[in-house]
Amino acid sequence: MDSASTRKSRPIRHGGRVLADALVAQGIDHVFEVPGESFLDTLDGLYDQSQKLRLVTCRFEAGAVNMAEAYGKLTGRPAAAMVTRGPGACHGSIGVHVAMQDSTPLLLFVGQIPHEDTGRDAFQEVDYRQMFAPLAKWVTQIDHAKRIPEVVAHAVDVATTGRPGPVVIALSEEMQRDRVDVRDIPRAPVSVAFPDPAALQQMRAMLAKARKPVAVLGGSCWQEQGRAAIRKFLTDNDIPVTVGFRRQAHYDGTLDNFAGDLGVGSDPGLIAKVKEADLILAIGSRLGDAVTQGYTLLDMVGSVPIIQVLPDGGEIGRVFRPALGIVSDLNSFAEAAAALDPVQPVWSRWTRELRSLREAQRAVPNYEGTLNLGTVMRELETMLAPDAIVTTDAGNFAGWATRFLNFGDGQRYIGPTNGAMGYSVPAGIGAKIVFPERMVVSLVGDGGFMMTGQELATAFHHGVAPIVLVFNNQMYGTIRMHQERAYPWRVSGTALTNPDFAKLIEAFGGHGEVVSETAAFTPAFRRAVESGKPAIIELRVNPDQITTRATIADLRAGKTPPKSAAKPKRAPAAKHPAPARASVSAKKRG
Ligand SMILES: Cc1ncc(C[n+]2csc(CCOP(=O)(O)OP(=O)(O)O)c2C)c(N)n1
Ligand SMILES: [Mg+2]
Repeated sequence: MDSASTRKSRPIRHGGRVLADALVAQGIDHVFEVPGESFLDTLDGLYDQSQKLRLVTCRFEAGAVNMAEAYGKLTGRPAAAMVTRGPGACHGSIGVHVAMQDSTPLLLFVGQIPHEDTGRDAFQEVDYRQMFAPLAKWVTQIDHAKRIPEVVAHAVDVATTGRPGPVVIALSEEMQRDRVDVRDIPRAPVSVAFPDPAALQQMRAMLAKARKPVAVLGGSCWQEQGRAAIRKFLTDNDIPVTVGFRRQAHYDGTLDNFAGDLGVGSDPGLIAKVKEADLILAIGSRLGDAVTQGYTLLDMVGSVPIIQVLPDGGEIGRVFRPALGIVSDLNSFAEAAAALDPVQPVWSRWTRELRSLREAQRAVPNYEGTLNLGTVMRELETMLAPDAIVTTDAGNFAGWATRFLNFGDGQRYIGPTNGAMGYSVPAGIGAKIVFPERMVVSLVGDGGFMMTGQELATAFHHGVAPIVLVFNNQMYGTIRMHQERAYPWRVSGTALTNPDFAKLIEAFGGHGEVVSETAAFTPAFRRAVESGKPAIIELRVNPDQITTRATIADLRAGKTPPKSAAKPKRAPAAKHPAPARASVSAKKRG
C-alpha cells in the first residue's frame, strides 16, 4: 500500500512518460525507431528520459528492428524498437521473424489506433495479436496506462528467459495520453536454470565411451564468462567443434579443435565426417534446418546418441531425439561443464583430422578472374581489430567469409539465421552505435545492400562509421545458383542493375572505394578505416564464380542448353563499368 506521503511526492505522468520510465526501470537503454503520430506521447516521454535511453532515429522500420535485433545478439539483453501502426508494423515485422528464429531478446512497440475505434477498420488498424501470433514469442496490447509498468516488466522476462525471443507490445493511442498515478516496477533478479549435476555426470560418462564425438555450438545470449568456460571444456576434452549456421564466432577459429561451420554451403567433407560421429554434443544448437542440412545430417530416432543442451526443455528433441537432454542456461552449463574432470580424449587423432579439413578449406584456390575473394577474406582477417564485429546478410557471398575467415576470441560475427536479406547494413550500424569504439564491418551482396542500404543515413545522423563491403555480382546470386541447377541457362528474374556504390556513399559524405583486383583490397580497406567516415568498398566480383566451390559453368556441366537459351535475356547495361567477366571453367574448385 502507498503511504499518503509517497503518493503526494509522486508526479502524475502521462502514459508515454510511464512507458519511458518503465523501460529505464527494466534496464533498457536503446530505442530504435521510425516515428508515427500513433506514439507522440511516448516520444514525449522518451524526451524526458534522453539521458538514460538513447533514441536512434532510423529511415526504415526493417532497419530499426534489425538494429534492435543486432543489439540483442551482441549484448544478450533486449533493446526496444518502436514503429507506427499498420504500415510501420508491416515493415518492421521482418526483424521480429529474425529475432524469433535466431532466439534473440527484443521488444517491439507498435503505436495502435485509439482503443474506442477498434474493429471499425479504422485508419491503419491491425490486430497485432493476430498479425504477430506466429512471428513473436508473445504479443500483447496495453489499453490502460496503469498496466504499463507491469506489462513492460513481464515482457522483458518473457524476452530474456527460456528460449529468448521477441515480444510485441501494441500501445493504444489514448492510453499513452492518459495521466495516471502508478509506481514503477523494479527489475526482478531471476536466477537462471542450472544443469542437473546427475545429468552432467551422465554426459561425462557418455563422453568417456565415445570414440568420435563432435560438438555443435550454437544459440544466443552467450556471455564472456560462458564463452571462456565452454572453450575450456571443449579444449580440455579436445572435442572437435563445429558451429551452427551464422554462429561462426561462437568459437575461436584459431584453436586447433575448431572444425568449421554447419550451415548453408558448408564443406561437404565436414558434413561427411559429422555423419561418422558416434556422439553429438549440441550445446545451444536447436539442430535446426540449416545446421542439419535439411534434417538429413542425423537420424530422428537417435541411432547416434545426441546430448542436447538448451535453456528451454520444450525445444530439446524437437526433431532429433536426444539420448540426454539438459535444460540449462548456456553460460551456467558451460561453467559447470568446465568444472568437470576432463575425460582422457582417446579421439585426438579424429579431432586433428577434422581440424585438417578446416585448414584445407582455408587454402585459397586459384580462382579465375582478377579479384580472388578467398584471398580478400584472408587479408581482411589480418586487418580486423581483435574485438571487431562483422555482420552478414543472406546470400551466396556470405560463403566467402565462413569458408576463409577464422574469427578470434574477441571478435563477433552476427547474421540472420532465418536468411533475411537486408539485415547486415542496419545490424552493422546498430552495432557501431552501441559499440562506437569497436571496428564494425558489414558484409552484404548487391541485392541485400539495395534493400536496406539507405540506413547508412542513420550512421551519418548518429555520427558512427561502419565499413560496408558490397559483393557486387549484379545478380541475386543465390537464386541464380538454384535456377541454374533446376533450369540451366534460363536466367529469369535474377539479374540486377546497380548504382555505383562508391559514388553513392560519397553523395552521403562518406568514403567510397571500388576494388576489382585482389591486390587493391588491402590498401582500400586501410584507407576506409583511416577515413573515419562511413565507408563502402564495392567488390566487383567475377559473376561466374557463383559459390566458393562452383562456377555457373559447373552447374551447367553435362546439361544440354535448351534452344530458348540461345539468346539469354540480359539486364540493361549498367552506367558504370560492369564487373570483369572472366572465362569460366567446368572444373570444380576448392
Ligand atoms: C528478404 C528476402 N527476400 C528474398 C530472399 C530470397 N533470397 C535469398 S538469397 C537471395 C539473393 C541475394 O542476392 P545478393 O544479396 O546480391 O547476394 P548473392 O547471392 O548475389 O551473393 C534472395 C533473393 C531472402 N532470403 N530474403
Ligand atoms: Mg548479388
